[in-house]
Amino acid sequence: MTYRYDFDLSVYFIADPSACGGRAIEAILRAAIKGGASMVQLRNKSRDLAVIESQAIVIQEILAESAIPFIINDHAELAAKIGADGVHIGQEDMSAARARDILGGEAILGVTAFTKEHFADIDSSIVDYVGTGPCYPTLTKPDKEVLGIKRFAELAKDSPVPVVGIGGITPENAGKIIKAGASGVAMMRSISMADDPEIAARAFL
Ligand code: TZP
Ligand code: MG
Repeated sequence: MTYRYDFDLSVYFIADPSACGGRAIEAILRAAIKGGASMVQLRNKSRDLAVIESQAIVIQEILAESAIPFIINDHAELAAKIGADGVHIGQEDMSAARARDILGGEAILGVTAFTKEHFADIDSSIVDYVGTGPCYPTLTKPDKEVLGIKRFAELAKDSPVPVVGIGGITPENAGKIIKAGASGVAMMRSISMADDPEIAARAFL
């Protein structure tokens, strides 16, 4: 299935095995899907590519039962190898053009951008969405400058592609990000560390 022109950023769950409170990522993921996650990303910063690949395959199998796109963070070659639906790359990763070459024309390609210059670099013929943040303080990137709503809105305003807000997103603050111009919100811990990840995902809807 190709999602490139038909994906839903509204509740973009980022599954990172290091932020699941010691629980199995599969169980968290199944709960997030039941709760209404519209996109799923595997984010695993380990250097062990074999482990990342086996996790990716498990997640891909779970998502195959749904119509939810599966995005892999950083690893374009792995995404191409296993036929994931897309890749998300940051400013320190390979260029968007290189990722698009690796992935081919059908896959979803997301990039991270958090300055005006980053946004000016986005080529909407190559890139499908942009993740922008941290909107609020986050344990994932504690040293990174928090954008806040005003700056987020300024950046989102002129984006050539749909924007998803990320960083410290909760069901309570998500609506503000949408009003500030986002097409959706991306979150890790609000779902993955919740007592009940299904209820947490549903709260975003
Ligand atoms: N990039 C900016 S914030 C973030 C990433 C990957 C992680 C967000 O994690 P959380 O737990 O939703 O704040
Ligand atoms: Mg990256």
